[in-house]
Amino acid sequence: MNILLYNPDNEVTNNFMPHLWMFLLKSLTPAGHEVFLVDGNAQRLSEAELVQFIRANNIGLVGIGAMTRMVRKAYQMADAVRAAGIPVVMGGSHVTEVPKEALGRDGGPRHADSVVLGEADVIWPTIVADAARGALKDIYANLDAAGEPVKSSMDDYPMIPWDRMDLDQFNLIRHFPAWVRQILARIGMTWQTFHMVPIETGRGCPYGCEFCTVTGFFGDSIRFRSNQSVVDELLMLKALEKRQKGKIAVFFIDDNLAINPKRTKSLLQEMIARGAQVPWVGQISINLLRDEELVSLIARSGCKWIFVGLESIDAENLKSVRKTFNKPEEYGAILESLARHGVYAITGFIFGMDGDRSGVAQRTLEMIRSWPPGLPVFGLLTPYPATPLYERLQAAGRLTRPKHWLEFKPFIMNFSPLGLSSEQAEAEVREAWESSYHPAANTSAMRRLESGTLPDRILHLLARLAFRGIYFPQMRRRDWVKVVFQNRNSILKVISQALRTKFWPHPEELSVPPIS
Ligand code: B12
Ligand code: SF4
Repeated sequence: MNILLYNPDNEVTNNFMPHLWMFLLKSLTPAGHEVFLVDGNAQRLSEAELVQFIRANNIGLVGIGAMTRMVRKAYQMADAVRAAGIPVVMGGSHVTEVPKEALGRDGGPRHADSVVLGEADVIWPTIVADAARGALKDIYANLDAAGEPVKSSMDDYPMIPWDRMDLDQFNLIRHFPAWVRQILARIGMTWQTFHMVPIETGRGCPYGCEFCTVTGFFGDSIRFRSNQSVVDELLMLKALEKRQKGKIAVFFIDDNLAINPKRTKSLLQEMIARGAQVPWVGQISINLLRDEELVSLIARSGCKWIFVGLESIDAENLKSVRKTFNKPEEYGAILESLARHGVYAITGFIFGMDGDRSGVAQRTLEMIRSWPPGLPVFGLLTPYPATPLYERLQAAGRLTRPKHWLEFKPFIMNFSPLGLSSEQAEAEVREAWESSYHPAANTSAMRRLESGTLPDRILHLLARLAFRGIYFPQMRRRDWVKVVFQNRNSILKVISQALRTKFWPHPEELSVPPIS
């Protein structure tokens, strides 16, 4: 049987990285079946085009995965596939949290033939076998004899054969215009490809922050892959980048990569010992980054950026969402310690919490300006289904759009905040994005990074220009032309530094580490 795994586009941004679930399930598919992958964020398809793809490739089963924010689009595409007579199985966090919706058992239309509850690693071969004999069940879940959900162990995690997967749709270099590639080549960055590859080293998080689905979905106990299996995967990627004459960076997608610091240190030490350092990005909560030894290993193993969910600069707000392990008074010192090691932070903030008042953006921005330059991202507190936050707001009658995902709108409040109106909360988020990614803010960040290495400065500037697109739509060529024009001073400065380094290096610039 031919199977298509499809991830719908989020209608706002391009994808900078493949979705791991598709590659993982492809690796777990029993022999004898062929699996095709289409990520709508890299390859946008209309309903008609998707159906045409399915017919052209004689697909017998379509698997669709989606986060809550993409589920409306997922249902729309699933409806088209089912109308063409092909069965659809849906999985992922949203359908696990509200399975009745996809199955049409909550009064709405049915969108899927089957839904998979929770992790699908163990159950996927059974689903494929049932589909192949035309006997799909409505619901699949990995349960023990007593009917309790079982979290899959990561002891026998498959080796994802990235070197045999078609990754062309995720080559980020293809988004660069020819003149940018020429400049990069001139300064020695002659990569044909640039890929960001997702790797999970463990699952689960016990912290249970009120707005988060992870503790509910992956569980409060943590499971890890062996160091060896992770490092082998990294070495395979390093060999692949050499063959492709390209560059591969890794996103360790664990929700909290350092949840067990001892184990994280041993993994990073093994990466260093076996020469598996790669440029990497990871997510770690700020409380765990107090540990200098950990930070030093993070830097030495190749890390460039750490995503830290700071959420708020107010302790009362953090208490209201059960995230008291974040201590605002230590944010600055920890971010300084990362920067001293050449690691910068992507700092996540949430507005609309119960303690927020008008002016929250200004107060937060002021604090951010006192830290080393980073990439702040701002969102609104969002009640995802089945989270404690959703239940609290529902019980208090504060949900204004209880099924917000069915009419998804980015950066729009879905409940009544306490200390400011919904419109004010939305305006605070806008102000924070505008101020953080204004060309003057970019110039200032680049000036503060002048003592850093050239590759780090180039990376920072590219990331700044791209991150702006999370809030301000930046999908069309003309949006990019505008952004490049507005930021011409920072861009020209970095280009001229790069050319100077290449052709007239000053003695101190000769110490810039090799880029590839
Ligand atoms: C990586 C990641 C991202 C990436 C996504 C891009 C990418 N290419 O991966 C980035 C950083 C861009 C991102 C952004 C966001 N993310 Co995110 N992200 C994750 C993260 C950390 C890992 C996802 C992952 O690969 N997991 C590992 C795989 C193996 O797990 P999985 O996807 O759940 O798949 C398993 C099962 O669910 C199932 N399955 C999944 N799909 C399917 C489909 C079929 C057919 C089948 C059979 C089974 C199946 O099988 C898999 C194996 O068991 C998760 C948290 C987590 N640990 O999962 C959050 C998570 C998915 N993100 C979340 C959120 C909220 C967001 C944002 C909305 C945050 C924000 N406020 O902006 C944005 C939206 C992005 C956008 N515009 O599209 C939430 C989603 C909650 C929800 N109910 O939707 C999560 C769960 C984190 C959380 N704190 O709750 N994210
Ligand atoms: S620490 Fe992160 S992953 Fe864990 S519950 Fe909190 S927000 Fe979710």
